Amino acid sequence: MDSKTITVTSPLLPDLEEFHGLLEKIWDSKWITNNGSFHKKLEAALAEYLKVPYVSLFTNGTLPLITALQALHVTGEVITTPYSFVATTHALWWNGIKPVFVDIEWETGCMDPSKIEAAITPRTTAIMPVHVYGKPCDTKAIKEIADKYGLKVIYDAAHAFGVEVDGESVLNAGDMSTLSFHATKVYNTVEGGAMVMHDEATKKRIDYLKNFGFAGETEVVAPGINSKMDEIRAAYGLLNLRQVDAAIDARHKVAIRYREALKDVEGISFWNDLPGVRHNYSYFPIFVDAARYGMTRDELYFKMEERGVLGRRYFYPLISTFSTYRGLESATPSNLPVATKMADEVICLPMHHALSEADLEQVIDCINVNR
Ligand code: T4K
Repeated sequence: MDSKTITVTSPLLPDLEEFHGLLEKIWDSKWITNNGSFHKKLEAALAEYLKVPYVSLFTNGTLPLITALQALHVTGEVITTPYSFVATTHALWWNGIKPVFVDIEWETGCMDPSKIEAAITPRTTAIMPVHVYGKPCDTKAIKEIADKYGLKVIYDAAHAFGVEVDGESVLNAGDMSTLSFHATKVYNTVEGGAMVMHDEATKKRIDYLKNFGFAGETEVVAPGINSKMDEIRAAYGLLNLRQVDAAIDARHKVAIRYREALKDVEGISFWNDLPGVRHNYSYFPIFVDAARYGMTRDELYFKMEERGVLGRRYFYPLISTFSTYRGLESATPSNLPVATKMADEVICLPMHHALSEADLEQVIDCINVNR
């Protein structure tokens, strides 16, 4: 079989002719950013698709995290997870907030609620969990703790586009949730992101904050930033929204194929779907138990690479090991045994809407030693 290079993901692209048609409209209107008509349309369409009350669009998935912390006046210490992309913790750092890492659950990769209370101090003001790989956190347990201690909750939902639990969007949990629409995500606007909030007053406040704090031509109500999505990306996003369900269905089929092919491979484990959850199949992590598989995670990773299969070790190394954070008391591996093990064993397999049967065979062939 001829092999080709298979990347961990590939962007969902709108039909070029249709996009061109929308570009012509933008050109004609000469309105290219600052809350234009495509921006307004995409906010409304996303709120409906995601089953959430309010959406505010952003230029990426990092700025809504930074802005949420500003809007909620979060200070002091925030409890978070080391098992994420660096943007999660960097958003705290950019606000002068000290991250306090707690461990994760092996069953989901998400923050372990049973570890939160012990990490709370008089300086704790919020919890920032991550629905990692789109797996929903235990939002009920986290809410109980937050309510008990009077803490805010901001979910980094960068991976959780369209994820629902018992028919309700996970984005409705917490005070605010943030999304990334980066090219590598299930739903993309090239670069882009959003914040989800519960009420109109908060939406208004966020819209001020992402536009320098302007509340009118001459009034500035807060020290805002510039993180507005432009009309070109909003138009692209409207087209991609039409095909995202089909893309999620295609990803689901990939997950089914991987699970079937890898279920009897000694030393390789992965997650199955959770009951009552609408998953988005944004990533397909497998975990390599070196003693049972007969090869370490890195040996398998580089063997795959040699054979043209470019998985990724998301999220290795743990954020808590980077130079900015490793001096924190909560960053020690002994405080984070599950996250440390997961980071050492994970490989995210290629997962996207356009993988062919031959691509999947090539990936499975690298891993399935029984074949
Ligand atoms: N919170 C969480 C939990 C996040 O995961 C992220 C971002 C954020 C917050 C922040 O959101 P943003 O500010 O980024 O919107 C990627 C993404 O850059 C990043 O958005 C994402 N998480 C992170 C998990 O992954 P890299 O360094 O792995 O991307 P890169 O360029 O190596 O691309 C991976 C593969 O995707 C390539 O091998 C091929 C394919 N690809 C990529 C691009 C950019 C394409 O086929 N076409 C493309 O245009 O970070």
